[in-house]
Amino acid sequence: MSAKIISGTEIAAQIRDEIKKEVEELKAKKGVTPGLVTILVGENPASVSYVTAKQKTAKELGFYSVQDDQPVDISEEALLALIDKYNKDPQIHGILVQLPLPKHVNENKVLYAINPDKDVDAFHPVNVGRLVIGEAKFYPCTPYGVQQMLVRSGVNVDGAEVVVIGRSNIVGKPVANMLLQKAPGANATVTICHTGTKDIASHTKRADILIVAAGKPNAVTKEMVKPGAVVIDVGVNRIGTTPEGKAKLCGDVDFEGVKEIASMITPVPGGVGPMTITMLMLNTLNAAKFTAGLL
Ligand code: L34
Repeated sequence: MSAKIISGTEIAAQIRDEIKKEVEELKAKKGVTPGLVTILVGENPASVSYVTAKQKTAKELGFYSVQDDQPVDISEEALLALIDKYNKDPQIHGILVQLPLPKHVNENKVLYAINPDKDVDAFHPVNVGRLVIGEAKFYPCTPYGVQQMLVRSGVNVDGAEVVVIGRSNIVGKPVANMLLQKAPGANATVTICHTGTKDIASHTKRADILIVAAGKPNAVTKEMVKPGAVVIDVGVNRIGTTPEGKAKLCGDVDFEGVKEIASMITPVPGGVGPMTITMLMLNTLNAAKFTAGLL
């Protein structure tokens, strides 16, 4: 038996249709156009590709969108001044600074300079704290995308044993925090495994839902998965180039092996990635709705 493939591409398209309708309504009823700025420092090829996709999607949805490219040697001070400018710009509802930033810039200092009400990544400590206490205004894009993939695929998260591999501030910790909340699409029992975990397989084998954000290919093989489990692969690893010169990607899960034992699995590409971008759009729409007094 082979697992059902959860298509992030399809679910993301469905959510974008919903957003598009809401954007039209917001424009017509309130005269408000959601505005998103994406700030890209330097020319890291992966970052360029993600930011380009974010801008393209924002335009397709009828947003006001600004792509702000900065040189790799921009000073921290200049970057902070730029953020201050967008914090004050009433046409901008969402500010995204693409990570990673160059080493000479203090990443946290930059992220903390973003007005929490415009923090559509939900990386600011105010938004992290809100998430933890169940009062979130924005959900971080990748975890939010993971939750939507589960819910919209009919997976019952309530009461499920969820195991997360990875404890990053962008994926592991926030996805765990989201799914343990007493809320619809959550209320799971969550375990987080990381590099300090003694026997990762002993945990993953108990998982009804396994979320993998380990950052390396083949971190999960079929021996580690319970038959019938739902496997969400958050990894994006560049493992060479295709004959057409495009980056060849793989996730953190041995897809071919694990799909023989899981009940559902997400592919890479076409899984979590497109969802991340779409949830950023939903957060930006919501940020605009907050300012219009609609949320
Ligand atoms: N500030 N920095 C900030 N916010 C984020 O949410 C991100 N992230 C991560 C890197 N830095 C960030 C992203 O946007 C990772 N990430 C991201 C976004 C989109 C995709 C992957 C990672 C994506 O669309 N992946 C496609 C393949 C794209 C390709 O060919 O390169 C996929 O189908 O998986």
